[in-house]
Amino acid sequence: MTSQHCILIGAPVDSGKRRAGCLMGPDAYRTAGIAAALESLGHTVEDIGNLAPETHPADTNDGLVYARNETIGWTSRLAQAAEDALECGLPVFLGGDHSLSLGSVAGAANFAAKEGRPLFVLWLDAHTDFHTPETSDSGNLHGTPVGYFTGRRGFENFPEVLNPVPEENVCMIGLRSVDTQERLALEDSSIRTHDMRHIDENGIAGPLNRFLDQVAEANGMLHVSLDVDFLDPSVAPAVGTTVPGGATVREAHLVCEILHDSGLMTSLDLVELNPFLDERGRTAHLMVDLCASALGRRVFDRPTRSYQ
Ligand code: 6HN
Ligand code: MN
Ligand code: MN
Ligand code: MN
Repeated sequence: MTSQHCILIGAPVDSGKRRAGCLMGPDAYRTAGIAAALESLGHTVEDIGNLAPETHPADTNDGLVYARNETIGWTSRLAQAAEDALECGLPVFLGGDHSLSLGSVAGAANFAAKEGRPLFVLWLDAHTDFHTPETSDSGNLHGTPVGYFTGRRGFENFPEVLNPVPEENVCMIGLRSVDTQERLALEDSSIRTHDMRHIDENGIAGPLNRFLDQVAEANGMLHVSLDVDFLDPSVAPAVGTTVPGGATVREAHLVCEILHDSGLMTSLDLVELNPFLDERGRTAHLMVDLCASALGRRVFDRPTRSYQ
């Protein structure tokens, strides 16, 4: 197993939607033992603590879009943090709601561009998060990160996306709640979408392996964004946007185990955990276990598939 330098970045972002609680996420992951879990796998772990958004004008929240200025402050802060951390290791963003990925992915894309490598994004989520502030019905910016980092228009006053991620480099798995405006925009895009019916009929390994082959072939970097609601709410209740019919514990571990074996993951978001909604920390523990699988925890050594 290759040892990595894992950089834990606390991102207590709670501005991406109206229901509060994700700000407690980073400390819940720490309490659930994320650092010790990764160290036990032979990795070095550096916890840089919790970040704060860049200074921003107060939000009035008199329009539809909620907490736009605060989210803009987070986006600049987190993009810089991603770029800096990728210089020295594998950043793990401890969220925080999914609006943190406007920054984490934009920063990873800037870093990849500097390296002269393409960035790929694996989006593990019940939702596609492909809105713009203009198409969103809810006005909640956690529904917009994929729209932002692929370079959709409509993000006025947000930091300019210098290196948009090409749509064909984005793969979504776990989908089961897509708004009409997102569906229409996705039909016009090259983003690869795998809904839960596809997983039910074909299994989860096939689409993932095909995507990873493409990443390997392009010598790409790979950012993985894991939303708690990718999982079925019966096993991961601590999220504000539960949708029944999600991934099982084993499906989620298999994704993470395959990711580890591929050796391709270069950054990771753990998002949308709302510890206020958890049951005795079970969701936080499951997310930590999944992170450990993605970083090499396994029951037995076995021959691995080769990604050239
Ligand atoms: N997430 N599509 C809904 C909205 O409000 O735009 C839900 C977004 C969920 C956000 O998964 O991080
Ligand atoms: Mn490893
Ligand atoms: Mn999401
Ligand atoms: Mn979601």
